[in-house]
Amino acid sequence: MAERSGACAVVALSVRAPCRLAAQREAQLPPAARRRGAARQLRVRADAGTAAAGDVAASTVLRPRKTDISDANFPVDSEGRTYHLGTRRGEVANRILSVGSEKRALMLAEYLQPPAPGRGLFMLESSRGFLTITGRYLDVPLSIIVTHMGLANADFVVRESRAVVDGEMAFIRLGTCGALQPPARLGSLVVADPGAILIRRNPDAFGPEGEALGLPPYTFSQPIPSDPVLSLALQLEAARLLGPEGVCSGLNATADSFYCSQGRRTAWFDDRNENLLADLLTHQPSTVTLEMETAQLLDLARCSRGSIRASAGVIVLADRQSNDFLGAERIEQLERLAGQACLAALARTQLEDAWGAHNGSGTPVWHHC
Ligand code: R1P
Ligand code: URA
Repeated sequence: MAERSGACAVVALSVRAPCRLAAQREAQLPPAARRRGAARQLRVRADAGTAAAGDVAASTVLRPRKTDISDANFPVDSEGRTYHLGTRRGEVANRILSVGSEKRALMLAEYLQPPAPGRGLFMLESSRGFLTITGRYLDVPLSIIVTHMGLANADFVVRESRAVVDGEMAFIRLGTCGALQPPARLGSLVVADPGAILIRRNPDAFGPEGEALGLPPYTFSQPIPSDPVLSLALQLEAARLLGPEGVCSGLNATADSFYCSQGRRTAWFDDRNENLLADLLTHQPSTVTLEMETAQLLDLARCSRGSIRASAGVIVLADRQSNDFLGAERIEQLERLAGQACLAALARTQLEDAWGAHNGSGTPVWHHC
C-alpha cells in the first residue's frame, strides 16, 4: 500500500481472533484514514467501571501522512492538521491528560470508554510521534496526549491542541519526578499546588565573557500558579484512590534538563551545578519536586487569555536525598491509580466548553450519531 507509512504492528492488550480483528479495524477507519492506511493497531478495554465486563473495543492508530503546509506562522495542512501533533478540529477534546510516555497513555486509555457507542477509541500518532487518544471518561469527552519530555514538547502539545479546540480547556499533566524534601516521598503523588518554578541553564555563564562577569550558571523563575480548582479536584480524587497518605501538594521545579539543571553530576561535562539544589532551596525553600514540563504548561495556561486551566500531579520515583529509585511494578500501579484520579478530576471539572459542532468544521469523534 503506497500510502502506508511505517511498519504495521499490533499491540494486543487482550486477545481475539485475528481475522475478526482485522475486519473490525477496517470498519472503524474513517474513509480518509482508510485511504492513507493505518500503521498500527492497538486494542484497548473500555473502563471496567462503566462498561460491561469483557466489553473490548478494537482501536486503530491512524497515522496521517504529511501533506503540504499552508501557513509558515502556524503551520497546518490542507485538512487543518497541525504540524507536529497532526490533529485537527473534532479529534481533540477540551479536557486533556498530558502524559510523558506512550506506555502510560495506553495503560490509561484502558479506562476510557469509546468516544461514541460501538466504536473503538480515536487514536492518532503524528509523524513526530505525538499520540492523541480521544474517548470518554464518566461519559465526558477527554483526550490523552503523549507529550514526551521537556519544555518544547509541552509547548507543542498545549499550543497545537489549543488551536484545534473551541471553548475553555483543562489540562492535567501526569508525570514522574524526583523528590527534594517532605512531604514528597518515594511513591507519593505530588500535586503542583501552588504551582511550579522554572530552572534554566544559562549558556552565557559558560563562555569567557560570562565567566568574567560571574554570571550564574542556572536561573530560577518566580512561581507560576496552577489552577486552584483543578488542583483541588486532583487532590481529592487522588486521596480517594491512593488514600490520603498517598497524595500531597507542593511547589514543583521544572528543569530544562534531567541532568545538569536538576543537580545531577557526571564526569563528562563542566556543569557547575554542585550548589544548584542548595541554591534552589534558598531561592524557594518550599520546593518539593523536580521534573521537566509542568512550568511550561502552567505558563501557557497563565498566558492563554483565560482559555486554559492547568495543573499537574507527579509521582515521586527518585529520592534525591537517599538516592533511592522506585521499583517498576510499583510505578505502574501508581500510574494507573493516579491516572484515574487525573481522568476523574478532568471529567468532573466544570468548563465552558463546546462539545458540539466545532464551528461547523466537521463532526467531532465523540459525537453520538
Ligand atoms: C525524565 O525522565 C522524564 O520524566 C518526567 C520528567 O518530567 C521527564 O519528562 O516526567 P514523565 O514521566 O512524564 O516523562
Ligand atoms: N523525572 C525527572 O525529571 N527527574 C527525576 O528525578 C525523576 C523523574
